[in-house]
Amino acid sequence: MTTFVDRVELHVAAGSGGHGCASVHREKFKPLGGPDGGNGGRGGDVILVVDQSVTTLLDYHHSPHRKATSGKPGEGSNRSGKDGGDLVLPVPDGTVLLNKNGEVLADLVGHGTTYVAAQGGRGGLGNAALASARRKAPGFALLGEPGTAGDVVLELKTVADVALVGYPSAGKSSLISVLSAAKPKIADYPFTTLVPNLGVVTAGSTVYTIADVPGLIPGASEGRGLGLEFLRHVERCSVLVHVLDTATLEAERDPLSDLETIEAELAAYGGLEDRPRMVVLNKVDIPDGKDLADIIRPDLEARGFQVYEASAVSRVGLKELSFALAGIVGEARAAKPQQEATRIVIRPKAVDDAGFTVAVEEDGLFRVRGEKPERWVHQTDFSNDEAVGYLADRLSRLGVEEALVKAGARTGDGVAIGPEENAVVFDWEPAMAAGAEMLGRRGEDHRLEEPRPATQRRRERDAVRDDADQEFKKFKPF
Ligand SMILES: Nc1nc2c(ncn2[C@@H]2O[C@H](COP(=O)(O)OP(=O)(O)OP(=O)(O)O)[C@@H](O)[C@H]2O)c(=O)[nH]1
Ligand SMILES: [Mg+2]
Repeated sequence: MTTFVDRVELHVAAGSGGHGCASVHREKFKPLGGPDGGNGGRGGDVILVVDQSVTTLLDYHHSPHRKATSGKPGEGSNRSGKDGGDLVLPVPDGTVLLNKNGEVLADLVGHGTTYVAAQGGRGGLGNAALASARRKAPGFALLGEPGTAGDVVLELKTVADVALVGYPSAGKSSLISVLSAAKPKIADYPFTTLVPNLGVVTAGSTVYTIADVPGLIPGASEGRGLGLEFLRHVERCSVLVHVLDTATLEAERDPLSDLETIEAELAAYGGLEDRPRMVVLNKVDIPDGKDLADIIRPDLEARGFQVYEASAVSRVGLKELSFALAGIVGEARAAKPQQEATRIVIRPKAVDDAGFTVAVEEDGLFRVRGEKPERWVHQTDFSNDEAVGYLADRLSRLGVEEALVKAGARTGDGVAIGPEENAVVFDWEPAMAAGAEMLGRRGEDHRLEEPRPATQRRRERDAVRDDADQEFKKFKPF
């Protein structure tokens, strides 16, 4: 049995960036040929893309954990690691993305609309890319950054031009089956349709989509019957068509009160007031039905409805109905220009120049927050002293050291970089501030070079620039 799933919780994880490689080129008789460690590859993104050939979220219901591949580490001889592959997840047109708190993140409408649900981590720079005039032979490389991960809720709202609404067994599915090539289940018991059916209708030069919704009954908007679950699908349809059963055998029902009941449910659900409406009097192949249709038509027209008579069985009135729908759909489309496919990317906040904050917490811990410092911490291999020193240099150049001094930090105070749940905490060693002074020496290998005059060394040392950040711009920008 196929199930219709219109709400799933999806767990997505992007790939991590590959680590950079620290390697030194070796050749016969030339043991130290310079750094040649390549960069790590970028981690793959998890991308949701609207694909009109996909109609359910069933796949994600069965396997809700999706992960993109990670970048490969860089290698010696300047070989970059391979990028991780993006994981592209097709979703139906009209998929709404929410976070776990129910807040809408994005509304994916239109074939090709794209949403990056998780962003791959950047690859770490290899030691070749980290080398500079000041740091000829870095004995370390940067780690790849973790990709983002999280949970999103996908909710499907059918997107169709026309929605057929009405009591169970009014003949909504039957009408779809004769107006389009769709073959929905039809039967003479109520609630035959458990999930919306979608059909494509061609009338002259107009092509439009038509959806039925499971039968509505009084109280549907409060959850009676199947109504509430599926009224949500009606939200996305631009035209509402009341299918009224002119031949119902239920004593207390008649087409006019049916119409009023359904309108009351739509009003209680809310937000559908602006949809143009039309009435179809169905089952006029039955003589009593035709008689009743003739009697109530003036009343309906007086209420402002366009009224069409039809029979899904004898097929009378279908052509007029399909052209009338084409006309009203055309007007609705003209009033609301077609939405173009859009690419929606939720990026981390743009890097601002100040770049960080320092806060003193109750227990005396100094917490540093900022895109750059947090990223740099992730890139640091803490088992490598040189890498840690490089981090200290970067932090110092960004002004973190200075800000900590201003905030009152003293030797031995705890400093945390990052959010509470994922911070790197260390005892502050103000000597780190001297790291800037030592820049000229860290990473230098005197065997690689002739001694230079002191003035030149000083000039190189004073050239204040963040090599690694510049390298980053050259290397795989997002
Ligand atoms: N005589 C006659 N019977 C019809 C017509 N349209 C539908 N029926 C019958 O009415 C019954 C219900 O039809 P469906 O198309 O399943 O009705 P529905 O509105 O989709 O019902 P739910 O899915 O339960 O909401 C079936 O037995 C159909 O054969 C019609 O124009 N004339
Ligand atoms: Mg049906």
